[in-house]
Amino acid sequence: MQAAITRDVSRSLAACELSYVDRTPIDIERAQYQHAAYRRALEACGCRVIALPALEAYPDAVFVEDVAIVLDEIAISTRPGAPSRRGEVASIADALRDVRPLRSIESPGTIDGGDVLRIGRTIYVGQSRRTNAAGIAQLAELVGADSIGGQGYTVQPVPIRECLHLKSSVTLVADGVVLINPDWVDANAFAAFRRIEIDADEPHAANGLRIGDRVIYPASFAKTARRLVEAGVALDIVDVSELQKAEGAVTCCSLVFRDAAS
Ligand code: CIR
Repeated sequence: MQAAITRDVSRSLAACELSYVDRTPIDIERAQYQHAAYRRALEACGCRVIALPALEAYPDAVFVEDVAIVLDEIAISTRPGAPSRRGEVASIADALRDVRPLRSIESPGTIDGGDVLRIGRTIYVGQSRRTNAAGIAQLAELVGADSIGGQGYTVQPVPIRECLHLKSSVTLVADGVVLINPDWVDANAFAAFRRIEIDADEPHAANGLRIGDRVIYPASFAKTARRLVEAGVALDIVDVSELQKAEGAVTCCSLVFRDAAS
């Protein structure tokens, strides 16, 4: 079984960080309702959902993915690239301490979890405005090939452009299959995989959240959803329009990991 850490939407969400999306009014009640439905989708996919209370002092705290990396062997508290988000780290670290040995990225390193895409024993890390070389080097020290008793991961930096995070541009949607926006990441970096391209009318559509055999996917990308369905990917559609106004996507609202209890 898998577990998923989530955090309720802050009423201050409208004061979120925005990088590549224009600021538009956010309906908080609607965001909270959509987030509750997202949690139910996680449960429907078989996750044990851990729902943490909102952190009102941190507008972006609902986007828990960015403040930690959880692998089977170890968890790592990140140091988010946006200074306004660094205060979100401690309480997620508290939630993870019981489930994994916990390490952390230290100054001057920065990593946003949205830049971290694990596929098998490779960890792809986006070289974004949020994730710097020092952060990637620290991650490689913590989980690279020589770590974890010689059973560590290959840490593979990946350049991205014109988007917030690596997982804005590519996510895994099935074994050996990635969903990708080739305008934002070099598709050759994922040449080993079957690649499903997003519809060009939907540049933000490359972020899907795979849980087992299913993918939780935003309602707003109908054309790309059709491509996924035609490729045999089973979708659980969620409306996350208000969270998208905060430059959020479906992976960023949870930290999903193998549940030690199972
Ligand atoms: C931010 O800019 O940090 C938030 N407004 C959005 C974070 C989205 N995180 C993610 O996709 N992993």
